Amino acid sequence: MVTLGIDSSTQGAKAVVYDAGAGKVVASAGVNYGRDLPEFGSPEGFLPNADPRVRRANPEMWVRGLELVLRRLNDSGAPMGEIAAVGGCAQQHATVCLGEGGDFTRKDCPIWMDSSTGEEVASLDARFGSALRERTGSPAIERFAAAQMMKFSREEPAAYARTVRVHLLSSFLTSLLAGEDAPVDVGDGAGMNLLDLRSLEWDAEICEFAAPGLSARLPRIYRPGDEPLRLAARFAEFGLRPGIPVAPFTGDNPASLVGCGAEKPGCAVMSLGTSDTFFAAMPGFRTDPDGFGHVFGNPCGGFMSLSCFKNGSLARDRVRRECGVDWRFFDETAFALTPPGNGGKRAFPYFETELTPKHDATGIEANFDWSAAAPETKIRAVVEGQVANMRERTRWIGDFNTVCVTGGASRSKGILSAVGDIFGAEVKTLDATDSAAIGGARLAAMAVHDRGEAK
Ligand code: XUL
Repeated sequence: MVTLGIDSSTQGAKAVVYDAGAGKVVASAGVNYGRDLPEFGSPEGFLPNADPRVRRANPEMWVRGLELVLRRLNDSGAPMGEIAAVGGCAQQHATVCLGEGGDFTRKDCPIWMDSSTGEEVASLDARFGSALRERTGSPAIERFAAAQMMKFSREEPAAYARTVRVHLLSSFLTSLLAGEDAPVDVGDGAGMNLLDLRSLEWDAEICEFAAPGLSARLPRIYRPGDEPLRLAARFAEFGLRPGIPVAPFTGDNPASLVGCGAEKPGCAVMSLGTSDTFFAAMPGFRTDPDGFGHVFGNPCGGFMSLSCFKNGSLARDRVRRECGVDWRFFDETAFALTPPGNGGKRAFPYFETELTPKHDATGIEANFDWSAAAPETKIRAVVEGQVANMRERTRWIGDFNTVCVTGGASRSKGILSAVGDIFGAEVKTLDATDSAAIGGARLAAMAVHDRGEAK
């Protein structure tokens, strides 16, 4: 059986046809918004704005991106007629506001990179304090829907009044595929500051405070095991069979959890990129007592954590350049020349303001004389410093038997050994390219399997 997984991400859309039995992608296609849809003037997936806090995109671009990626997949000769179900995901937190006739009442939608809602976050904080985190899994966050809808309803009251439905991008895309108003998946819905994560219902009090009448404008909630939707007839145009199950789209991070095969607790995923991300499934609802980590829903049931460390590969690269060594030295030689633990020497680079833990100053913190140290000592100190910070900041989630390391830096033997030593877990490397789209395809396969519809 093959299923289709679609990932509508910040810079483009990707579609994979996945054979869940064989665990492999049999066909794929991609669209880049900047290159393929230049008429939307969004080379990086959002509209340029003089204020760096404002990050918005025209929702029409996402609709066109979805259609184009399906057309390309069909044109590439992918076995569209054999696809048994559709699933997918989208960048998290983007909200899409619709009027009575399905028109966009907010022309440009804020995306996850938007941080223009500082005032709204302050009012949510003042009203709910730590209760917001205890109820919704995250403290008030700029990019989340509560702050974004508060801003919209205050700044454009007439447009908000005309809005009958507030979707996340994930539920909006599911609605297009199903040709009907789709529910918000619990995984992505948890990233709104609006969902009570204990009852899995919208929190009426927070919704009303964020924007008057918001609860009535939110879709219903889709929980693991609920009945999937069905593909609308118009998608026959792309060679797909109308009526096949559509598993509601989730957020890209929950989808990646599933795409990496880490949907069961005990296995964590560490994605080492420009910034480093750490996520893991959690059996029950739990929040970070320090308030840095987020809790999203796990589309396979239960919850997942997500922590973002802004100083990732760029910081490692800067230290490497400062040491005047190549990647081979950074990834291997430095670790052959120094002992695990580095004789207690640790360093932490904050070249960008850091989120976990919150750190507004920039520079490097070291518990030894940084300028006089040998390159190998500095390198181990930084790598072990970063990994130890990740361990400390994710302790609230629990223990892990396995840590799957993905992303460019997973090639580094030194980093992998530091992860094994510090987490006391088995370390595996994983190719996570397309993990979000594959997660969508796996969720589609599970929806078919759960209903005994597999051929
Ligand atoms: C998570 C977040 C990003 C986006 C990227 O909270 O904002 O990871 O989901 O698409």
